[in-house]
Amino acid sequence: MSPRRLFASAVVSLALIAVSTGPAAEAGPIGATNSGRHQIPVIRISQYTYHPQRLTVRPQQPVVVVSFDYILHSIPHTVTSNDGLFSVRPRPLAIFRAPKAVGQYGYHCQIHSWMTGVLIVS
Ligand SMILES: [Cu+2]
Repeated sequence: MSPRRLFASAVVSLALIAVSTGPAAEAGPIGATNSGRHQIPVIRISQYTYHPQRLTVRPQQPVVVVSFDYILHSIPHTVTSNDGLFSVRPRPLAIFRAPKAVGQYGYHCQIHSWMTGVLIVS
């Protein structure tokens, strides 16, 4: 298995774990609660909406993005910060590192400009 393939496989496994065991599985979207120290924050995209729309993470923490719109309907989305600090296109998964500086980072989808969310680094 190539390193790239292995990495993709690991990301899928992590995402599946997050989806199946997330604390908010019944109460709401995955990642709706602020992540604990050992939890991987996940932004879930479904029906042209980011869930949660505001996600709090630590500086430089890896953030997993899972697009159910891509899985179910092949709809492409992006998670693109308004100031260009990060941009990923989950097909259906992506991972990016949160910015180093504490603050609030608005992001949007490059294809569907009405899709917006906020990454809070604290
Ligand atoms: Cu989109």
